[in-house]
Amino acid sequence: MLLHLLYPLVKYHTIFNVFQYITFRTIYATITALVICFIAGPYFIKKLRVMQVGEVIREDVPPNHHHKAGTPTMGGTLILLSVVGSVLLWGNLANIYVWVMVFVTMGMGGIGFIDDYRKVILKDPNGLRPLWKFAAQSLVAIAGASFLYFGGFDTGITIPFFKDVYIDLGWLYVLFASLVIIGASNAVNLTDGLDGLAIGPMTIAAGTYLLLAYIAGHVKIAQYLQVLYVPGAGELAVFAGAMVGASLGFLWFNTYPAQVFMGDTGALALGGALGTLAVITKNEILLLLVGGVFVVETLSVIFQVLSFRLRGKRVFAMAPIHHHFELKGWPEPKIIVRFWIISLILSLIAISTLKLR
Ligand code: 57M
Repeated sequence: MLLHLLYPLVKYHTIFNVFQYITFRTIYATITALVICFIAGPYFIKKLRVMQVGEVIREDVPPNHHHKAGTPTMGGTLILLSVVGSVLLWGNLANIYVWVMVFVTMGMGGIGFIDDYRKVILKDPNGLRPLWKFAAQSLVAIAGASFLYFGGFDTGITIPFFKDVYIDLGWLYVLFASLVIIGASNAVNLTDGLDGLAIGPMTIAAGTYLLLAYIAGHVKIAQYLQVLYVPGAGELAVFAGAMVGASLGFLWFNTYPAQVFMGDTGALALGGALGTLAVITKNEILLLLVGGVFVVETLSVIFQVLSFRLRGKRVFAMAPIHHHFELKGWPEPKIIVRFWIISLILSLIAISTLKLR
């Protein structure tokens, strides 16, 4: 909004020129989202406590989780407010990709909100039925992907490390992009089971996609690095910046011992946003590396379920894998920080693929 309001004033003073720069707006989108979280956070947490929006802990969790009962949840509403608020302020609202991002983020967040609302307020332990949840997620993802497809979006995919490989999926790209978005949304949700475990890697992944968006949207840098140039995708650096700011701001309160959980509202929204960033910046496959922690958490559940069904035996003491380490006796903060470190290493490797081709 500031771009549209203040940039025209450049005819009166050159200082207003700064509003046209993505780098400038990205920095302030990050700071704004962070500040919104800092200011609104304590008020939100207090309000959630008063409204008794507290976590209901299941019986079968590792024992160190029982004391977490009643921790305010649905903190994802704070994340949504700071991301979208900051993007509306600093983003280029004439850029269609920004609106696709807002749509998917709010859509997934809305589904998570209904799920949380049913669990926490209506006291229905099952929440939204899995099939309904998946159908709603599919609807949001397919709508976003179709919008891109019918707008003439590039339907080819590239493979990290192989600069000459380009596979054009045609209309199947809608299906592929939707799977990326739904997969990311659910993977982040599965990871969100320890204080700060999901939001730490989310901060790192969003920061990585901030860089990738800037590169994809910059004709010269994209050409130099031989990556697909996506006109307009640079604007998503502002969105990713807002995600970094909101994630850091939320981590302030969610770090061990957590004062608030993000709930499905936050996990589904942030995961969906990350998947959409990967799609629009044309770094879909790279998400497997950037979001490696989320991928490993998801694979641990798949292996556990398959192994139990096929062999009657478990691979892990409990899945997702963070529960395995808890049951092995690792203190919670140790698991969390180690997963952050792994996430950082994976993101660095992902960035190195820009050169390793
Ligand atoms: C949500 N939710 C957390 C919080 C958070 C198929 C199966 C693997 C599904 C999976 C599942 O239900 N996953 C989705 C996981 C829950 O956190 C809430 O949920 C939101 C995210 N959606 O924001 O509101 C609990 O996690 C803890 N937590 C923290 N700090 C945080 O910052 O400590 C969350 C955020 C919270 C809190 O205790 O209550 C969750 O874990 O439930 N199911 C599972 O993960 C279950 N695994 C399982 O059954 N494994 C089986 C099979 C099916 C693979 C096996 O290994 O044999 C575990 N979940 C629970 N109990 N609750 C097992 C034990």
